[in-house]
Amino acid sequence: MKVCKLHSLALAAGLLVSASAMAAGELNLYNWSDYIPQDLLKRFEKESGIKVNLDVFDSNESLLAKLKAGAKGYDVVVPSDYMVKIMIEEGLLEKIDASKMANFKLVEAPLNKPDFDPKREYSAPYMWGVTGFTYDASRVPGGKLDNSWKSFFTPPAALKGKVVALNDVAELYKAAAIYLKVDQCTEDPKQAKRIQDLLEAQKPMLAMYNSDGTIERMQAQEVIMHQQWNGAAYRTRQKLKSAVFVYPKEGIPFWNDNLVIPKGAKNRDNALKFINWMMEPKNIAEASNFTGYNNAIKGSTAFFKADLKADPAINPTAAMRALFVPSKTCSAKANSLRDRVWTKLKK
Ligand code: N2P
Repeated sequence: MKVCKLHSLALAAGLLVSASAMAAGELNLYNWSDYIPQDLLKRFEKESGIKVNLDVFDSNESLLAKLKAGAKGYDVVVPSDYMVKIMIEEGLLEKIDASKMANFKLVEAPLNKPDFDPKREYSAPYMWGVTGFTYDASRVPGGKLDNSWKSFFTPPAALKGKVVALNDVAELYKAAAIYLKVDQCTEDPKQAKRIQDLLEAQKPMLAMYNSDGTIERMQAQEVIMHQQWNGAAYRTRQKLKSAVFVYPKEGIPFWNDNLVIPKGAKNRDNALKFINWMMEPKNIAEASNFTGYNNAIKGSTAFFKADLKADPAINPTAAMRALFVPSKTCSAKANSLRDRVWTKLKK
C-alpha cells in the first residue's frame, strides 16, 4: 500500500501528526484489525516524535500473501507463532535480535525462547490468547450449551443462520482437528476428509465466515454464537452480559502474536524503537487493556484493569491451561491438504 494511502488511513483513524513527528520520520505498522489502541499509538508519537501509520489485516494468511506479493512500505507486522516460522523460512524477515533489546529481559518464559524463533532473532512478543467460541446464553435452548466443540460444529437447529466461524483457515481447521482428535498437521487425506466433512456439514448452519467485527456482531445480537478469540470475547461481555466464552473440553488453540520487521523495511530504526517500547510493562498493558488479551511482559499485569486481571478467560487457571493446544508449523504436504479443504469449503 502506498504511503499516501496509509497516511490518509491514519488521518481517518484520528492519529495526530505533530511537527516533531515529521522530524523523526515515520513508522508503517500493519496489524490485525482492532488490535492496538489509537491512544497508545498517539502516546508513542508524542514520546518518540515518530509518526505512526496503521493499516490492518484479518488473518496470518492474508498477511503472508501481502508480503509475498511484494508489498513494500511496512516497517512492523504482526504474525502469529507458526507464521513467524514460515516467514523466517521464506526469507521475508529482517534479523532484529530482539533478545538484545533493553526491555527483552522482561519477557516471561516460555515466550522468551519460543520454538518458532528460539533465540528471538526475528521477533518480539505482542499478545497471546486462545481461540474458542462465544454464545449468547439468553438465546440458546435451555440457556446453556456443552463445553465442547460439538456445540459449535453441530449447533442446535434453533441456531441455524445465527452462527459465525472465523474466516481463517488455520483457526477453523485446528478447531475441527482438535474436536475430531486428528493431528492439526495431518498428512493423511482420509483424516483431512473427516475435517472437510465436518466443516461442510456445519456450513448450512452458518451466517458467514468473518474474522472482523466479531464483538459488534455479538453485542448487536445479530448472531447467537461466534468462533472468537478470548480478548474479543472479553470485550463482547462488557456490553452483552449473557455472552459465555467456551474453553472446549477437547482442547483450545493457543496462539501468540509477534512484532517483526519485514525485509527491506525503510524505517528500521523506528521499528526497533517501537518494538522495544512495546515491551515496557505500562505500554503493553495498555494494549492488553484495550484488546482484552494477555501478554508476556513481566510487571504488566500491575497496570491491567481489575476486571481483566480477574477474568479467567484471560488469566486462565492451571486446569484451563491444560487444554491449550499450541500451533505447529505443518509440512507443505499437510498445508496443501488443509488448503484444499478450505478452497472446497469456500466454493
Ligand atoms: C484481534 C486479532 C486477534 C489476533 N482482532 C489473533 N491472533
